[in-house]
Amino acid sequence: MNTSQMTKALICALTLVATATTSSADEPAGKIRNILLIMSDDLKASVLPPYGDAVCRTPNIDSLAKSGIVFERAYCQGLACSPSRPSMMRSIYPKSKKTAPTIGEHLQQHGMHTARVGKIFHMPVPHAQLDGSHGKDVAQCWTERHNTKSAETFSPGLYRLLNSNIVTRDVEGRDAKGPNRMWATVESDKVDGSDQADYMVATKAIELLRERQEAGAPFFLGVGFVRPHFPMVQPKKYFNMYPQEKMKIPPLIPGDLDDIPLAGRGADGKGLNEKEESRRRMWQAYYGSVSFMDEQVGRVLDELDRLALRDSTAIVFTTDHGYHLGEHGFWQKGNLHEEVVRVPLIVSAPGIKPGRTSSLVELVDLYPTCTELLDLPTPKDLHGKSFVPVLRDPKFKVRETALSIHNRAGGGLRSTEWHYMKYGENGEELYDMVKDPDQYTNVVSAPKYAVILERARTQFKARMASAR
Ligand SMILES: [Ca+2]
Repeated sequence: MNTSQMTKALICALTLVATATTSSADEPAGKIRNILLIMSDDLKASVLPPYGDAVCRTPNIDSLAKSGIVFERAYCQGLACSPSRPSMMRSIYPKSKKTAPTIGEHLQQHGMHTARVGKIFHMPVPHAQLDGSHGKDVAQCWTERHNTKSAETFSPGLYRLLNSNIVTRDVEGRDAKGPNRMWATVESDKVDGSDQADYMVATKAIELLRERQEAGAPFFLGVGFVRPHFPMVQPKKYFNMYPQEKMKIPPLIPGDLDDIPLAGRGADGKGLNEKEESRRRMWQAYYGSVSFMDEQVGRVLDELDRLALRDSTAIVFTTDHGYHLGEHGFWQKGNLHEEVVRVPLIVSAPGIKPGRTSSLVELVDLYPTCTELLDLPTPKDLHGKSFVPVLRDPKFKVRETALSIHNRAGGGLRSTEWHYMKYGENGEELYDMVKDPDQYTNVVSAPKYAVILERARTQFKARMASAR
């Protein structure tokens, strides 16, 4: 170290001491002043190692999970980005006639600075990234908001359209916004991924954290990543981590769909189910996308640590809904099955002991949970319930059931032991989640389950009525 380096190091150390002294003089140790909300997009819980996956590599999410509470039974209320995200941000169920101030508006009223970078409310992907636009963001939610602009499907590299046999390095003619856009993957050339939306979002989040630390006032920062939402674009090395020939894909069982009402079925993959190699490549690309997103999560969390903000910040990591990657031959989202409605949720906060919980919670519960953690009032008439008691005691239960609302008609109700779905007049499903966690046998007509079915119907009706 030369003299100038030593001087810089000394100034840096003194600044950190000064900052620590200021905040501890103002607030008791461990007081939560800030919220860092990190959202992924279309992330199925089951691919994360903290949720049992043995293939995917997510060292940063794993370490966040070790420092916080992992919710094994967290459920989304909307089955796609657009209903789920605003529902979470207002703590109001999708399709409800009620409304509420967004969490950002509410926190601003209590003197907090609120900032967003990337996708927190709905943004169509890749459209909004291609033109750097706001999508269906709610401006009033934020003191400041930032979008990124990137080439997405048009990123230089090897493009594959997995439901056709198109493989090319040509950029022109790729399907970014068309009907086959969800089957596009790109092994992008830029080695560090710095040309990709999620990398740019993390870079901006780092900048915002530095500004917030400097400002010294409480903040809510929403960091919205878009991966693993399609198109799955990430540097080639993330594909190489998961050789396609080694990918284990869900079985396609003859007759599996016979007991699922038409209204309850997911998208069939437009030819993908007949292409085994393509299905393995979807898993390869999805895992790669998750690892790339994880790396960006790590960059943001490292900065939070470096700025010594961890002791005053509650970190929430989640997504808008899960995803089908060929289970029952279904792809993507928009249906009520477990793969779609279950979401990863990790909360790491000062004063909260690390652990796991199997208590049922809903994404609408995040808003009142954040206000309680911040020791601020919660607006009246939110649909959500604070799950702070679960953070303090993982065995505590705030809900008996979790509700999800179907985009068209009806909805689903998850309890610890069963999962019930009703599509208006167009059918029902009931699964024994203890014996049949992968939902292969709809027992709605089985006499043995008649009592459970009646109870489920009653509970569902009551919950739907209170979700209006
Ligand atoms: Ca989504």
